[in-house]
Amino acid sequence: MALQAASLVPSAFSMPKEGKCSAFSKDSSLFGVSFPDYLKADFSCSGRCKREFKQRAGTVRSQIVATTTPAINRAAPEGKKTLRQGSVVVTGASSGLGLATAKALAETGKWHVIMACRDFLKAERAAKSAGIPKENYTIMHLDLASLDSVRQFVDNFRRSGRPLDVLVCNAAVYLPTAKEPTFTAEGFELSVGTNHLGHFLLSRLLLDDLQKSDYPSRRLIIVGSITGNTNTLAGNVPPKANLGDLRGLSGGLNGLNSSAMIDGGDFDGAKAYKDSKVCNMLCMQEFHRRYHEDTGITFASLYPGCIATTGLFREHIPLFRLLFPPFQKYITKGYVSEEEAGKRLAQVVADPSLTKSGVYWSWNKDSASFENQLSQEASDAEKARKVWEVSEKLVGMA
Ligand code: LMG
Ligand code: NDP
Ligand code: PMR
Repeated sequence: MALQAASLVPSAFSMPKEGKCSAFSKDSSLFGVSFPDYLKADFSCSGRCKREFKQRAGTVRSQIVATTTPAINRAAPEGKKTLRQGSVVVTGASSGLGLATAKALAETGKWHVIMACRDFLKAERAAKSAGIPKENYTIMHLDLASLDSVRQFVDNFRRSGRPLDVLVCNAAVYLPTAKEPTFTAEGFELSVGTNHLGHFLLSRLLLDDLQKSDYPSRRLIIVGSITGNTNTLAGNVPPKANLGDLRGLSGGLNGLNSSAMIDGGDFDGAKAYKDSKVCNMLCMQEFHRRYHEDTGITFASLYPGCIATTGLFREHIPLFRLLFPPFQKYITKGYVSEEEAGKRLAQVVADPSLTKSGVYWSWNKDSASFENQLSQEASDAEKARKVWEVSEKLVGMA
């Protein structure tokens, strides 16, 4: 009676092990270093991409029939149950972790990946050069720095007729060298506005769609990070995450009549990013507390390892971009390749053994997953409730 579920990786990768939180994750992987996006040549796409997009749009329509059938079909001969192709939305799938995850999932043939990206042509080019099978992905426009765009994405996604089985909130910006804050369309500081508030609205709206899915394991995954957790060495590198009493967030993070920082302090781009990751991890837990029991949806977060080669560091100074990968590989041993990190996130999406809700996953030196401990602030239930309530007001849901 076992379901033919979408396990992606060998069983050695899917054995959850309890483990203590360790600042040095001792991942010894040295392989798979790929060029960061910012080093790759640019190119422009003309009529051909558009034609292919239209062709794929045709595929989308023709697959509606298939995807609206019950998630488990009885295959004729032995009466074994088979699982229909899962449908997963991955934000920020045009580079780094999101792209590697989309590839890992699409390659199994068991998933159709909706790549929710702000730059359609970049995403198309990335999917092609990664060799993602074209029948297993669809690119849809989403700019998380605009709440209108988030709403539009939700409308477009619903119009596509696809079910939503898993949502992965992965996209992020990191602005470590910015001297002054920049802002989203609604005037929120850009890092928290994109990484947290855009995703907060997206996941609140799409929760309904997840609930409607008949897939056996529906999941909402919000990517977190070690640097937002002050119970680790990495989380103690200044500036440290700290949401304080949320006075800046309550004031709208607009840098005019309120601070651009959640805690009300002076702008610091690196801190804003780390604070946004704390919000991501707090909201995952708040989702779990509010909705897991009633809906059965699995809510999870993760630290995939230090993927030192991604586009996340595109705004950092060149010296940092040069030294950071060897530093993480040879000194902290926290380095992980984009490919390996993609497999990890794909496990959280699809592995039948990772259905526990409210968990922050990490991986040990053998690349086995374990439930990690969050810092005191990132596991503070009262703070999570406040972040949730203030964020609801900011995105117009309360
Ligand atoms: C913040 O500063 C700013 O406040 C904030 O505004 C924002 O800009 C943010 O990230 C952006 O940065 C944080 C940070 C900046 O400050 C610190 O971390 C303070 C400490 C800086 C110390 C720098 C020297 C690091 C040396 C590493 C030692 C590790 C342990 C030694 C063990 C030795 C064992 C043999 O700091 C920086 O930006 C500096 C960048 C540091 C990251 C890269 C460090 C590279 C170190 C050299 C690695 C060489 C690797 C080659 C391979 C060697 C193989 C043996
Ligand atoms: P990348 O910069 O490679 O990927 C980030 C993605 O987010 C890109 O696709 C980017 O789009 C997209 N994005 C940025 N802004 C928006 C927006 N306004 N709307 C829609 N999409 C947007 O970084 P990573 O792959 O490293 O980061 C992915 C996740 O992993 C993040 O949540 C990050 O916090 C997390 N993480 C990363 C670690 C690392 O070491 N790299 C460690 C721990 C966590 P575009 O391509 O158009 O720029
Ligand atoms: Mg960190 C102990 C291991 C460790 C790990 C796993 C990370 C991950 N870092 C570690 C240690 C250190 N870092 C040490 C000792 C230093 C001082 C030299 C250091 C510095 C450092 C900087 C300047 N690290 C950084 C930066 C960044 O700009 C990155 C950042 O904070 O982005 C928000 C970063 C990171 N270190 C990590 C990881 C995963 C990051 C990047 C991104 C993220 O959290 O999403």
